[in-house]
Amino acid sequence: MARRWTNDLTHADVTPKALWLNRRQIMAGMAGATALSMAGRGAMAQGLEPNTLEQISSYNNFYEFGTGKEDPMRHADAMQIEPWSITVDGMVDNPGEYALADLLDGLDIEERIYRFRCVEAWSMVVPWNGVELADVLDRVGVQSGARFVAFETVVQPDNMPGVRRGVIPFPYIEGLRLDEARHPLTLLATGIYGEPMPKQNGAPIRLVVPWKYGFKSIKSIVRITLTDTMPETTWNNLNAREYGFYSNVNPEVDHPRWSQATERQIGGGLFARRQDTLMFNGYEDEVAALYEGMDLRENY
Ligand SMILES: Nc1nc2c(c(=O)[nH]1)N[C@H]1C(S)=C(S)[C@@H](COP(=O)(O)O)O[C@H]1N2
Ligand SMILES: [Mo]
Repeated sequence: MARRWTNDLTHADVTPKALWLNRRQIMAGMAGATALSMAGRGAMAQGLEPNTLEQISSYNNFYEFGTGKEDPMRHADAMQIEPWSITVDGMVDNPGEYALADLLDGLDIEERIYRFRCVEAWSMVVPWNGVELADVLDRVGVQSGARFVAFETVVQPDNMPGVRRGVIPFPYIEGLRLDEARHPLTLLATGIYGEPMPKQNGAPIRLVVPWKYGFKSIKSIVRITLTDTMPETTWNNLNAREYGFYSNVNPEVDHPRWSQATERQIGGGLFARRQDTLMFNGYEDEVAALYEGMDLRENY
């Protein structure tokens, strides 16, 4: 099936798990076509430093385990992820509580190397493994009146110090418009670097929406609800002026307390120059049509 998007990042944009390859080696090892596509918007063409698995799994936001970037790495091991089921409800033909394996049965786990941009103005390049959310939605049968998808994260107070302390209200909840949810870039990710998702990154399954700020990419999902009304979301509930429902990456719309024009790539080093943030995080060609005619300042 022809895809409506191009994956412009390759393995050359991330660091192989065990090995640090320098740029010369990476460029020498690349196929010509790949090298060409990199010349435009590829991460290396922007001078990004690639990310290691260690960077991706040791600098996290997962408030269920605390608000510090290293809290998830320290505490997430206690989260119980087996067995795991996801309740699918609302406007679907086949509602129910699905064992994770049943929900994914027969679907291709693909690798997608995406830019990941947190609203706090840091970013990484991450090689996800996952399925298109659209394929899972097809499986459960979305009814014609549905317009939004809502998601909910597991709550395990005994295993989650941030939940016990109530650092923010839980469960963490998020949502997408149905056309955003169905976009081929939108993933349900089950792994990184070909390995099962580290718990601190949202095991066993989390959302990845690469053109939106990271907080939309909700972790450790236990409920998916199809609805005809715009769902509440955690950060919008906490501070509606600072965090909108859409939260598309946009260098021209600043956060009320800081600029969104540039970002710091994790692993870039202490003296690395901040890099320019790209419209829709570099996925403008793929997703701009979703927002045609919308005022992106009003719909932040
Ligand atoms: N359940 C849950 N999901 C969450 C968060 C969270 O605190 N709880 N943090 C979000 C934020 S702010 C970001 S930037 C990303 C971080 O994902 P990563 O830790 O895999 O980089 O997860 C998002 N998903
Ligand atoms: Mo974030």
